[in-house]
Amino acid sequence: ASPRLPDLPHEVERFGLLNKTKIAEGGRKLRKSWGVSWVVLAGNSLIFYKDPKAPVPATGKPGCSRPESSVDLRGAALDWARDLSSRKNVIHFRTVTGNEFLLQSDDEAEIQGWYQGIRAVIRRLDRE
Ligand code: I3S
Repeated sequence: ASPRLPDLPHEVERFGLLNKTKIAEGGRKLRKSWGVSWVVLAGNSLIFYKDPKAPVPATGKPGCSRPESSVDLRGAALDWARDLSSRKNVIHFRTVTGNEFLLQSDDEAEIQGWYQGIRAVIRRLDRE
């Protein structure tokens, strides 16, 4: 069973290190700036932490910091970022508020897992 964290309101479904860049804010295009984030998929949200020095994989909770940001997946659109990056294994999603992100891993199985996991959450929210 997935762990429950005291400071996260929902069950953690997935967590790990991913390359991340925000490419739009409120529908306005941003300059790409790739960085490494510790990403947690929990409840209706993706939660981003700065790349922690000592992540605690058993719980999904990073060793130190508070979340850097989080994203509400309700109504979000998800696809593969075929034309948005020269990198391989890139997920693209857009929130209802017009924020767009790319998530990338060199590990194809890893990014497939994230794609399926995020898609499942979006579909569950669509049915609610
Ligand atoms: O979509 P773009 O503009 O080709 O994305 C690349 C640029 O953002 C580049 O930054 P500068 O234009 O500031 O040098 C990044 O370094 C690249 O990583 C971006 O492309 P990829 O294909 O890695 O997403």
